[in-house]
Amino acid sequence: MQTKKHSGFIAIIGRPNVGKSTFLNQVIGEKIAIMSDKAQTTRNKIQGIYTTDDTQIVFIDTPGIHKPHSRLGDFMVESALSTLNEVDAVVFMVNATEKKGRGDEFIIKRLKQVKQPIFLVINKIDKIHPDALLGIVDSYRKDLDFAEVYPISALQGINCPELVSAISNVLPEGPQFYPDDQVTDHPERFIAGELIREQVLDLTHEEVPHSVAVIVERIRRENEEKVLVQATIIVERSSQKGILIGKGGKMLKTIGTRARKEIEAMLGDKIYLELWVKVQPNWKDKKADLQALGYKQ
Ligand code: GDP
Ligand code: K
Ligand code: MG
Repeated sequence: MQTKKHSGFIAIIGRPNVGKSTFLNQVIGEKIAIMSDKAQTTRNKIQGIYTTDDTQIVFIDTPGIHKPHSRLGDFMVESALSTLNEVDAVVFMVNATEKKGRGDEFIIKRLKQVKQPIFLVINKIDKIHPDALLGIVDSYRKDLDFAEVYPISALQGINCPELVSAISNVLPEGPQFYPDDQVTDHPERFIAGELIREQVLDLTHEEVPHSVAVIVERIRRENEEKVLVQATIIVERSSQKGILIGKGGKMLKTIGTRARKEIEAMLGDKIYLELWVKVQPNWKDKKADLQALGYKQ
């Protein structure tokens, strides 16, 4: 994975049926459709990953923010709010064909506590007369300051590339978080990554700081008995890489053996673990974001 120009996390929020999944399908492609309606958990969920040569946008959902009747309570709302203040920007999607409703008010109330830039996206403009647009925009603007306002049709793709490019422009320069071909989140990848990271920290003590990250590039069944797991440990300096590899590769081998046992226990399968170590200097800045997003278990 090479370093990308702009990368970051975008929370996409809006009441049910405003067109969030349709939008992600439009910008990311068909593959995403299979996971769009999974049950919500308390964990922030990756809805889709948009990757080009110079951009990676990770769209996430924050369950607590748009559930007025949720019985999960304050914890959900609190964790959603803290996430919204960690992402690079928030996309608030509304429906051009419906009046602002209770669900929207619920979200707006919470967005008032958010400091990150908020994009107001008015979807389904293919179904309204252009003259109606200004009134809709005003009805939201009177409650909240928006960084930008985009009328779109997620279904027809109208103004979607423009919105994606505006989003890219607010993203900081940073590393690519996920492989090019990954469009969704597989929780076992992150858990496998954490199990490897745990061994790294255990075995190196203070020599390798906590800024170490692990990206699991692939979990794939090779045959009936074995699953292949390929992962990269990312450090900030080449001295740290040296420590992790160790004399004659001894340290990396120990990390691998221990992590393999942990991952086997998690997956209930024999695995073949391939580990690499890579230096990526600007990783640390982004690590806080990942933790905020719930990837540190
Ligand atoms: P979500 O619940 O926010 O993910 O909404 P969906 O993406 O599932 O969309 C809900 C419904 O609205 C579906 O029937 C979509 O086809 C429809 N829809 C989404 N975007 C548009 C749009 O831009 N124009 C029109 N006419 N319909 C749309
Ligand atoms: K839906
Ligand atoms: Mg959806």
